[in-house]
Amino acid sequence: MKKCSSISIIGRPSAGKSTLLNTICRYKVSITAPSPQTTRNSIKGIYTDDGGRGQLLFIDTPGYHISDKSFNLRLKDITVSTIGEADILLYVVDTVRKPGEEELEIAKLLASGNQPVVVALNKIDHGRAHPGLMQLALEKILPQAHYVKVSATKEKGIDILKDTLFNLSPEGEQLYPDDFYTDQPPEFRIAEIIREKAVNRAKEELPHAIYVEIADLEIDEKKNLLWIRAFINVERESQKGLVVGKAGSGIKAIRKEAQKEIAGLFPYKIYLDVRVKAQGKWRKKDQVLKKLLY
Ligand SMILES: Nc1nc2c(ncn2[C@@H]2O[C@H](COP(=O)(O)OP(=O)(O)OP(=O)(O)O)[C@@H](O)[C@H]2O)c(=O)[nH]1
Ligand SMILES: [Mg+2]
Repeated sequence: MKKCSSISIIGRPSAGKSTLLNTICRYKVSITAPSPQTTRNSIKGIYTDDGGRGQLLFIDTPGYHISDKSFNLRLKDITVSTIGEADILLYVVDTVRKPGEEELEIAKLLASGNQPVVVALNKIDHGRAHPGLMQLALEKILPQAHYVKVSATKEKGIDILKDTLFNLSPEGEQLYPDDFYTDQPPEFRIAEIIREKAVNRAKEELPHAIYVEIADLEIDEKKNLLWIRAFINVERESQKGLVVGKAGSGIKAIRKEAQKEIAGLFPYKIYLDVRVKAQGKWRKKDQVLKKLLY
């Protein structure tokens, strides 16, 4: 009998949750960046085993962060609500950090659920990683958890992690065809790719101020062309220049990189038109937040 399970990926901002998901799924399902709070929705990534063991359905979540800001509280809500739906909880920990309050708070949250917990001790490729120290601290709260040392970027420990997850998975039929690796709608994927390029070029507070809106999508069948018009929204007029760059160099680079990556997703030539717009304090606007997060 095949196995199939849903797995919630939880962890602090920048622990490497999305990177790990992409490495496991072998496709870029979820965007990544060095700045924290890159993932803002729950994102499904699907891994179908080559060896016929079955399917693992992962839900990537926004980084769990202790804060009272409304934006953070919403991200936290999304994370917490995925926990109840999962068969297995996958806790991704950045072992370059010292075990702190946040790591332990998340461990307590996971210990309160009745699902099996797998802890991925990530970033072991890093010179200052100390997975043993992290494991000792977490074992006090999660003594029953399965601990696996991994590097999401250098692809270390990934097979052991998959074995561990399949061992814990319930029996069940595959829910998606073999070649599916995500269920995200095209418009969302396009917006996320553009956001990734913008966020990775941005500095300091700016990544949090960015969100991308797809204003128009058209297909010209004759020319086999998908035409996309998108806006990169920032909060203040003064931030527009930071995205646009000197003589438009920033926005040109974003457009070029995003266009290339989007072209890999669809059987069309892509024409991408991206503009930058200041639209006020979007993080406080409930409507925008809803559109963005749910
Ligand atoms: N050295 C090293 N860096 C890693 C590893 N995994 C992830 N990173 C880096 O850590 C940073 C954050 O990675 P993400 O995958 O975006 O982290 P995340 O947990 O999804 O973050 P949020 O979505 O913001 O909560 C990026 O710069 C990654 O390249 C790893 O195994 N080793
Ligand atoms: Mg992420």
